Parts: sequence; C-alpha cells; structure tokens
Amino acid sequence: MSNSLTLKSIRARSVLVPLRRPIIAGIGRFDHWPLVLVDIETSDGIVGRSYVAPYRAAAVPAILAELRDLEAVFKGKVLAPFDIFETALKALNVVGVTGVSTIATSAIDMAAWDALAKAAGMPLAVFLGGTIAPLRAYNSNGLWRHGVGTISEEARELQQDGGFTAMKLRLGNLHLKDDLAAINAVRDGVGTDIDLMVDFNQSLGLGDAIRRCHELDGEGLYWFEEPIAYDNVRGYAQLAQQVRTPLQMGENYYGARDLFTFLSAGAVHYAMADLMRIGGVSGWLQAANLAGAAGVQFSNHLYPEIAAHLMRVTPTAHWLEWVDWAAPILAEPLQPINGLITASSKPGTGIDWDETSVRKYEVKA
Ligand code: SMN
Ligand code: MG
Repeated sequence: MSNSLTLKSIRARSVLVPLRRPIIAGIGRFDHWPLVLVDIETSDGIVGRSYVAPYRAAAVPAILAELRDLEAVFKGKVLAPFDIFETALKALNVVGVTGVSTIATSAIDMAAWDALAKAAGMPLAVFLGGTIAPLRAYNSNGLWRHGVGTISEEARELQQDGGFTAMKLRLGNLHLKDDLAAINAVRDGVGTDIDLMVDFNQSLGLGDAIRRCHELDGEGLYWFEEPIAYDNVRGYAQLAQQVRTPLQMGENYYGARDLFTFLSAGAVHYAMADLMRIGGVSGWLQAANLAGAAGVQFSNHLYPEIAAHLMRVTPTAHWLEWVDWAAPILAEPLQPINGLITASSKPGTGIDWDETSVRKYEVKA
C-alpha cells in the first residue's frame, strides 16, 4: 500500500537574489545569493516546493542537471520520500554521494515532504507529529567579517529588526585584537545582555584555534562555531576537551552519518544541520534523532522556513538561525516577532513563490 501521489514532473529554475549585506566570511565573499527553486508536480495536481542555495552561482547548472537526472528516475513513481531518498543516494553513489548529489536529493526530498503534507492538509510540523509554536531565534543576517567601523550600528539594526536578543558575529581575523575589536563593537552597540554566537568559518589551523579559543574563552560568548576545517574530527575532539565555551559545528555535514562520526568522537558540544547538505527533511529527521539520543542540542543552518517546522519535532531543538535571504522571491516570507520565529500554518511548508519577483531575478539556463 502507498499514498496516491505520483511524480509527474520536476520543474527547476534558478534565481540570483540581492543580499542586503554581502556575505564576507572565512569561506569567501558573496554579493548575490543563488537559489534553485524546485516545483514537484504530482498526479493529483498538488505541487510540492523547495529551494536550495548552493552559494556559488557557477555551481547551479550542475545541480539543475542532477535534478533532471533524478526526474527521469522518479517520473511516474509514488511520491514516497523515504524510498526516493534511499534510491537517489544509492543511484548516485557511483558519482559521489556528497556535494551535488546530496544537494539535488535534498531539494527533491523537501519538495516531496511539502507535497505529502499538503495532500494531508497539514502544516509539515503537524504532519510529522508535532505542533507549531514560536521558536527562539538568533539573527544571522549580518555581522560579517568587514571593517569594524560599522559593526555597532549593524548590531543595533539586527536587534531592532525583529526584536532579537541573540545574534551571530563572524570572526577568524588574522590577529586576536581584530576579533576582540569586533566583539567589543557588537557590545558597544547592543550591550552585554544579548547572546552572542561567533563563527570562525574554518579560518584557523588547529594550533591557532587552540590559542584563539583560549584567548576568547573569558568573553562570555555563546558558542565557538567551526574554528577549524569542517572535516578535522580529531582536531574538534581535541578542541572540545580544551575549551570552556561550547563548540558548535555541522553546516557541512553531508548526511546524518557525518554527525554520527562527530558525536562518536566526542567532538562537538552543540550540533547543527543545513537542510541542503544533511539530506532534506529525511536527512534532518535522522540527524535530529541521533542528536536527541546523544543529548546534544541541535540547531538549523539557514532554511528557516522549513527548519521552523522541523525544530518542532527535534528532541533537543536549540536555536533557530534566522536569515531572510530567500525573502525576495517568497510569496509569504516569515516575520520574526520579539526574536521568535513561527512556522507557516498553511498546509505543507508554506513555501510559495512570488512569481513576479522570480521573473525579475531568474537566471535563464
Ligand atoms: C554562513 C552561512 C552562509 C554563508 C556563509 C556563512 C555561516 C553561518 O557559516 O553559519 O551562518
Ligand atoms: Mg557557520
């Protein structure tokens, strides 16, 4: 027995949307944000939607090509996300299951879950057995690694734009004094009562990270995110033993097994997942339940529109990372209220396109 929805077609388009504040971090600079918009058309006329944001505009054609490949595999088949996920990753292991393969699979998975929840007439959180309620969120829309001169003002904007009491600052400057100046500038702007997460975006070597984390350990920061290369499990395990401020990482986990590796090694205090890399909703559920079993608090990386549903069925749900980067093309972007984010209460995820804006920002293949 199966549900009655079958996959008719996958429509994938790409847009390049402007960023109000350019992303400047240890991993590069991005002035525009490429999004791949996915619409899965089903036999019942229900359309499941999702988007993925692969950072590099030049990588978009590879993702579109993989989506066309998977469309051919799943055309006419039952829309069963569990089966699609297993089949897609098995089929793609011959070209590598991380990277583009996981990104394309995640996009289809998220759109498939959206369609199923819509068919059931329930918001995704409810469809998955949870409820919808406000989640505490931190503002991640700014505080990039640019000159310190505008940081205080920007922190004030991030606080006021949604009533946030938590925000994330990007660090990993060559010199400690520049990291300290940025922290002090945030606190000059918004005081010391806010929760301040810091993200090094892998910019330090292990030795320098041990030094830098010790030097910043007394600053009362909420977490140290990705101080070293994302795949240095042993390095994270060493750092985790040595620092007092909790270590956070996970935006680069490709699939739940990567989280399992880090949990088994005792390499993280907090963990997070990025829906495009962890494997969409299916991958998130695996990872969130692993983190739950390990008692490790779990946050999202980007994709707040879907994460706001999934955090409601995550046993150790922690902070929601708030970014509004997809807002230019969404019909109903979420709105933060008093630093809280609540998922859409429409059937599915609530993701729908503002077609006029999509036409404006579309990049023709
Ligand atoms: C980040 C997000 C998106 C692009 C670059 C960097 C950052 C985060 O690591 O955690 O928000
Ligand atoms: Mg990060």
